Amino acid sequence: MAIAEQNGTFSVAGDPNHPANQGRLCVKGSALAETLDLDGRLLHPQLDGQNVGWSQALDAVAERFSRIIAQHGPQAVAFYASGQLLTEDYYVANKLMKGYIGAANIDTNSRLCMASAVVGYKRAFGGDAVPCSYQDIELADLVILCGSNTAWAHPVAYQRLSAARRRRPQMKVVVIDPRETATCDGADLHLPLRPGSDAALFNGALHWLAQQQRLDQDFLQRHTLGASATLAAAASWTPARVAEFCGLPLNAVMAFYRLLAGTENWLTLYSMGINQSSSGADKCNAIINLHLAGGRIGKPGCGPFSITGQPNAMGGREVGGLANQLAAHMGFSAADTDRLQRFWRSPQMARQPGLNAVALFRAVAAGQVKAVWIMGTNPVVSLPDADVVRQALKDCPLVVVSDVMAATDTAALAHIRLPALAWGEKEGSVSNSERCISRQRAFLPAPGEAKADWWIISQVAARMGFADAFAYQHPADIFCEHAALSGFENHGSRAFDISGLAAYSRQQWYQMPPMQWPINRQHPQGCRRLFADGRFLHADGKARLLPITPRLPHSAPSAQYPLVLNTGRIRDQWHTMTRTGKAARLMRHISEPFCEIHPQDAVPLGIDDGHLVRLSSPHGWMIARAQLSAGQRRGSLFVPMHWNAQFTAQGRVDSLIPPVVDADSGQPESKHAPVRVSRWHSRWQAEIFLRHAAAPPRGVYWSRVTQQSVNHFIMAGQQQIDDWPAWLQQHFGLDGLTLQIAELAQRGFHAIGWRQGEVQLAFYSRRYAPTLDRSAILAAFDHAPHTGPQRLALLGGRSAPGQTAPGATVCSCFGVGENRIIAAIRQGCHSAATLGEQLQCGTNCGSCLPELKKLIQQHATQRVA
Ligand SMILES: Nc1nc2c(c(=O)[nH]1)N[C@H]1C(S)=C(S)[C@@H](COP(=O)(O)OP(=O)(O)OC[C@H]3O[C@@H](n4cnc5c(=O)[nH]c(N)nc54)[C@H](O)[C@@H]3O)O[C@H]1N2
Ligand SMILES: Nc1nc2c(c(=O)[nH]1)N[C@H]1C(S)=C(S)[C@@H](COP(=O)(O)OP(=O)(O)OC[C@H]3O[C@@H](n4cnc5c(=O)[nH]c(N)nc54)[C@H](O)[C@@H]3O)O[C@H]1N2
Ligand SMILES: [Mo]
Repeated sequence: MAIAEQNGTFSVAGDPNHPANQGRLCVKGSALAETLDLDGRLLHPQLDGQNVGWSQALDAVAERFSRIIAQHGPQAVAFYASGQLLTEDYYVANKLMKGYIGAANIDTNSRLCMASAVVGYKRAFGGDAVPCSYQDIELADLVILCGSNTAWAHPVAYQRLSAARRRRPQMKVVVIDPRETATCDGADLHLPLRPGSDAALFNGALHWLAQQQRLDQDFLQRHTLGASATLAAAASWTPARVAEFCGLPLNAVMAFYRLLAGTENWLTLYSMGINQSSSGADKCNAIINLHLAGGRIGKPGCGPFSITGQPNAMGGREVGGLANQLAAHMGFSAADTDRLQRFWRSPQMARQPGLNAVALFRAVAAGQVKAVWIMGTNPVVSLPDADVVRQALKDCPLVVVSDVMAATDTAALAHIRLPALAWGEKEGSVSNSERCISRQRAFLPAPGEAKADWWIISQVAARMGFADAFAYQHPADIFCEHAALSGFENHGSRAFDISGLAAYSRQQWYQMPPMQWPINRQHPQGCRRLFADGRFLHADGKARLLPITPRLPHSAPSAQYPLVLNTGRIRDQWHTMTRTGKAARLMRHISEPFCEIHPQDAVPLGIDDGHLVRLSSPHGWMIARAQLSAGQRRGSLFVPMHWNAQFTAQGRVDSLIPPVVDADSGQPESKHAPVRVSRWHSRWQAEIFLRHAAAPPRGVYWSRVTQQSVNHFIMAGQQQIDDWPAWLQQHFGLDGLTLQIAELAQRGFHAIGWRQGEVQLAFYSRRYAPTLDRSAILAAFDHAPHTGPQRLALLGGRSAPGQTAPGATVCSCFGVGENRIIAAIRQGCHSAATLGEQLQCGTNCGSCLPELKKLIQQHATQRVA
């Protein structure tokens, strides 16, 4: 929730009464207030590069779409939407495409996120229904975190887990992830398995527990089908074979299996390490099989719990936000399409599934799809084979983008840009991983001419001739229609039923408290846990176990591409950085794209910590800075997914990822791409800080580090520069500046540009990456140094004599730097709690706690009595 400050700004705090987060926020949430300014926002509709009024822009979208449909049919157009839209926005987009344009070509970025989880649930339960609640984290005896870096990606849930373990120390935590992550900190067991081999581990567990007679035969018999075939398929997965296949020590595998046998309530939280795989759906079912066979489902503290990432990925599932499903958990059966057509009074109903995300952009590339409207997602950065996606959009006759930001890698290619309202400015609802529907409330005025996504879509629909069906005046009108549809001819056959909310007045909608669906006559206040009675959603009420044959990732490493590229998130950035990239304090944790590599893989390649490296696959290449880490699995690399072309020269990792998808779910294998890595040899490396805006030079490596009021770039070049002042003048402009220069050994060059006693520019170049005290340099832009020694220190890139630099930020919530933390540890703070008392670090979102503990381990010296 937002709190208005006296000076007209806002701060952001958690809502202590919300059941999901109980008042806690992650660091990105706490820093939201810093991203709310209008810097970089798209504030006006733009048509072919010109600002225009709304009616002209909306007419253009409607006319151009209608023309292409008239000429080439409805299959020639597509929408690509987002789990970051609100449910009301999402519902309208789906209705327009599937019910009125009459094609199902609307897919979303959630395809890259939880499509495999949806298939897993549907196959097992007969419906896309997450059985669990966040509360189960507190009630479990064994929590299995599988393919999830919970500490960084779901810090609020992780804090609930940590707090629960403090209360119940007997609780066990197992982390299954090829690399050692912050989530492994404090876990009882970490299984660094071979990438993609999870299904074997779970098959093996099933088989071993069966042999130990630890399965719930009664539950299997009464509530499931498929157990014998599934157990037969698992029977060859002896612990020894699992250990070999997964690349794990046998005793580690056995330790996991014994924990399963010895604990009552198991909860498996799984995320992108499971879903983003060419066998993602099968991996989900391997997990669900184990929970069904163990009878660990529908009970407190139990269940296979897929945790979604996007604010409204679940809402998207509810409104049918995937090309292969219809609204309110309906599919493409004749009965479902007919029912939806009657409810919507639709003139032309889509009868076949449409193109999923990867196929959709392939179809754009092939010229089959000639118009695409992209809403709330940045596919030029986030889709696999991203260079092909970029080219496809360049060649596409009509690209419309609705976004909150003006300059995203995708918006740059749009013919028509539509300014959307952002978080804090718009009203609507979202659903989270535990089926909990929450209201999002506006507390800021609409900036410029920005409008709600639902309004934009409805206006286009009206101009395409569908005014009656899209005559919504308010998001609550849409919500009630959505709620009514969920109950329409449902009779318990579809899990998603919020018919209890269909008659809400606007006032009731405004005040809607968080509630978990189903919300209907049977569960008027919602429902915490599904399947408690053992009844599932298949027509016969029984769940299905599915025989699973473990498969390794689609493309194996080869002599040419010997390493496996794994990708994912870092603690302080959100996706393609369009908003979190604006917050200086979030950039201080990690400020450049990096490539984690095991030291033993790095040495033979001549790569050392801090070197720039070039990664390449058959699809593309990128540059990042090497980070040697023994926690990385041998043969694997890890690169963050976040960096885009606004923040670095060549760092979109998805340009390397092959467009390989799971055949059942269509979800891309974003976690596994065979690549090659080598040193990117530079002649020089540099950092520049500027008071004025500047574009980075072409032909060099660069990364933009967001700072509050200074432009800051890290750079490196392969061409030798002989005349640095001339180079600086050419690329950054030195007019009117007095230069203070230092020439160093090995062609090092430092310069401070002064004007009227103020620092305007600071530049440091060396043969290798210069070691600088960035905070001292930044401070000099606010308070120019006066004395000779101070100015000399600035020219050297150091803090003035007698001052210590704070070092890299560890706690972003309170801006606490590494050096201050180390100093406090040396003075006797030997626990995260005492550090928190002294410096506040780690006391808000807690996602830096693993790093704090590591620093304590490194720097706490035994005090001599
Ligand atoms: N800070 C931050 N938090 C976020 C987001 C963000 O952008 N930034 N995004 C949100 C979104 S949309 C999502 S979907 C979630 C994602 O949340 P997570 O899924 O937790 O995040 P990732 O880092 O993508 O991947 C998780 C882990 O999967 C591991 N992995 C890779 N291959 C395998 C494998 O074969 N088997 C197993 N078992 N593990 C494997 C990776 O090493 C990685 O540590 O995060 C959400 N939260
Ligand atoms: N290699 C690799 N690739 C991945 C992943 C991975 O782990 N590895 N993860 C995948 C996953 S799980 C996900 S979820 C995707 C995320 O990938 P994207 O969806 O592409 O990432 P975002 O940066 O969240 O893009 C959201 C866009 O919507 C804009 N926006 C924000 N709010 C609004 C709004 O209210 N309305 C509108 N119209 N626009 C808005 C933002 O400015 C931004 O441009 O990336 C996927 N890609
Ligand atoms: Mo996601």
